Parts: sequence; C-alpha cells; structure tokens
Amino acid sequence: MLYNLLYPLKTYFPPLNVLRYITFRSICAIITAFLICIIIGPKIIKWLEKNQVKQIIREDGPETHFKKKGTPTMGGILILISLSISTILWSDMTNKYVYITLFSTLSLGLLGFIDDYTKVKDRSSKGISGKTKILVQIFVGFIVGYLMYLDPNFKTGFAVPFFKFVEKYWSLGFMIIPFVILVIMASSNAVNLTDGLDGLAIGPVMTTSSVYIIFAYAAGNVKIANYLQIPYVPGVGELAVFCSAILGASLGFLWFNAYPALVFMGDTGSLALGGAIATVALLSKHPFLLILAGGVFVAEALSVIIQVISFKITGKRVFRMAPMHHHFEKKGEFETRIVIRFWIISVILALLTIATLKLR
Ligand code: 57M
Repeated sequence: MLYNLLYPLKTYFPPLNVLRYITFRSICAIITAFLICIIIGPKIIKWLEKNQVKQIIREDGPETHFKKKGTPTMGGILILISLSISTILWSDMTNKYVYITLFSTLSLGLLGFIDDYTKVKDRSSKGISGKTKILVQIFVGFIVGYLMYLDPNFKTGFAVPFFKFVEKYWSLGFMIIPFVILVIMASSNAVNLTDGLDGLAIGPVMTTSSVYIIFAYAAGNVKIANYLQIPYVPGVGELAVFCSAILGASLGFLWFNAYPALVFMGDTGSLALGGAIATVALLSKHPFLLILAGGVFVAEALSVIIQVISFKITGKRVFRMAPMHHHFEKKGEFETRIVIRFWIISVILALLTIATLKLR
C-alpha cells in the first residue's frame, strides 16, 4: 500500500524511488511484521489468558507435556495480524498474487480459528470434525486452483527440479485444480502435525519461507528467470514481500513460542502457515521443491502415515509414537535438543533447495 501511495510522489521526493525495489520492501516487511508481533504479542497473550483460551493437553501423550497445561493457544492470531498488516503495508496492492495468497492464508487461518475455538469452548482436544476441515481445505484449494487455471501465466506446467524449464514442455490443463488442492491440503496438514513442540513448526516455516523469498523473486524477474532457466511469472516477485512478512511474523512469534512457550500458535497458525507456503510455492511455479525445502514437515507427516499403515497391517508400531518428534521424546531426548536439531536439518534442506537453482 505504501508503494501504491508513496511511489508516485517520487518526482517530488526522489528518495521514495527506493520503494520500487522488492528487495527493499521485503526487508521492511520482515522488520515491520517482527515489530508488530513483539509489540502486540504480550497484549494478545494476556487477552488469551484472561479469556481462558488455554491448551488442553492429551493425557496419552509424552509426560513432559503435562506441565504445559494452561499455556494459551491460538497465538496464530498474532502471526496472522502481523503478517497481514506488514503485507498490506509493503506489497503492491494491485497485484493479484498478493490477494490470492492472502485469501488462502486467512481462510485457512479462519478454519483453524474455528477449530481452536471449538476445542477451547468444549474443553476437549476434538475440535471440528476432520471431514469439515478437509472440505474447507478442498474449497480453498479449489478457489486458488481455479484462479491459476484462468491465469494465462499458468497455461504451462510447473518447474521440475533438476530440469531446465521449457515453455510448453508440459501442461496440467484443468488438472491443475486437483493438484493445487492436493499441495495446499498436504502442506497445511503437515505443518499442523509438526506443531507439537515449542518452536518446532515455526523454525522450518522460517527456513521454507526464506527459500520462497528467493524463488518468488527470481520467478518474477525476467532477467533472472531466463538466466536460471526457471519459469517467468510476471508479478509473482511481489510474493517475496509476502514471504518476508511470514519470516518477520515467525521471528516475532518465536520470541514468545521459544521453550518454555508462553503461547502456542494453535490450528489458527499452523493451518494458515502451511497453506501460505504452499500457495507461494505454487504461484512461483516451484511446488515440487516444497518436498525438499519443507522436508521436516514431510518427514513428520510420513512418520504418521507409516505408523498408521504399519499398525493396521502388522499390529506393530514403527515409532514409539508418531509424529516423529514424539518418538524422540519417548526415547528420553530433551525437547529443546529435538527442536534445534530439526531446525538445523531445515537450514540444510533450505540451502540444498537454493542450490537446485544452479543444478539443472
Ligand atoms: C496437532 N497438536 C499437538 C497446539 C498447537 C493422526 C494423528 C497423528 C494426529 C496428531 C494430531 O492431533 N496432530 C495435530 C498436534 C498439541 O498442540 C496444539 O495443536 C496445535 C497445532 N495444531 O499449536 O495448540 C500439543 O503439542 C504440544 N505443543 C508444544 N509446543 C508448541 O509450540 O509443546 C504444541 C505447540 C500441545 C502441546 O503439548 O498440547 C498434539 O500433539 O496434540 N496426533 C498426535 O500427534 C498424537 N499421536 C498419535 O495419536 N499417534 C498414534 C497414531 C495415530 C499415529 C501413534 O503413534 O500410535 C499424539 N499427540 C498427543 N498425545 N498430544 C498422541 C498423544
């Protein structure tokens, strides 16, 4: 918005020319989202405590979690407020991709909010039914997929890692819609599953959004896209500002979610952030790399799938408890050590993902 309001005034005040640069606005978006989080965080946490928005701790989980009883949840509100304000302030608000991404983030955030609210109200860990959750995720994915289907920039397929992108190389046609639904659902639920230890989900969210700052910027810049032989999507560079806002909001949230957490993000945060990252990955035409960049989320989700299948077929568990972070907890590992090791893996995966830009 500041770009739309102030950039035209550059003739009267030349320093405003700096707003032209996505890089400059991205840095501003990180700092703004972070500061909003830090400033409103304590107030929101107090408000959640006052209104008894407290986490119900399951009794069948690791014992180390019992002491977390009463920790406020729905801290995703904090993430969504700071992320949205920062995006609105620093991105070009005439850009359609910014609206599509905000739509998927906020609608999944609303779904998570209703789920969290139901859990808190009913004082149970159940929330809204799994079916309703899936239907809403399909709906959000459908809207995003349909908008991409109508967009001439998406007539060609997505980039395939390790291959040079060739226009008209392949196309998904209307199948782009189910594909988008699948990616959004998978990412949203995988981040949700990962969010089970202090700081565990927000760390990989930061590394993955950092990766997509680079990919969105590169895909939106004709010279860089051609040089790297990746798909060029005019206008998608603005999503670097959006990803920067995610990074800033996540840093701010981690301030309060660091062990021992003062607040959990709840489904309000986890479903929204998973959806946000997926939407950016799709719009910047690099959804397959999400498997590598978000490898921690993938591993957590896979551990659940393996555990459930193995238990159904053989009656035996592969992990002491799934998702995977519970397995390490059950083995007696410290929570902070598990979290920091998962962060380290996320950083390495992010670097590998960036390296693929040169490996094709
Ligand atoms: C999210 N939610 C946390 C918090 C957070 C299919 C099955 C694998 C599903 C899975 C599940 O329910 N996952 C959903 C996990 C919960 O955190 C809340 O949920 C939000 C995210 N949606 O923001 O509001 C607990 O996680 C801990 N936590 C922290 N710090 C944080 O910053 O410590 C969260 C955030 C919090 C807190 O203790 O209460 C959760 O784990 O419930 N189910 C499971 O994960 C269960 N696993 C299981 O049943 N495994 C089985 C089968 C089905 C695979 C098996 O291994 O045999 C376990 N979860 C728990 N207890 N809590 C089982 C035991």
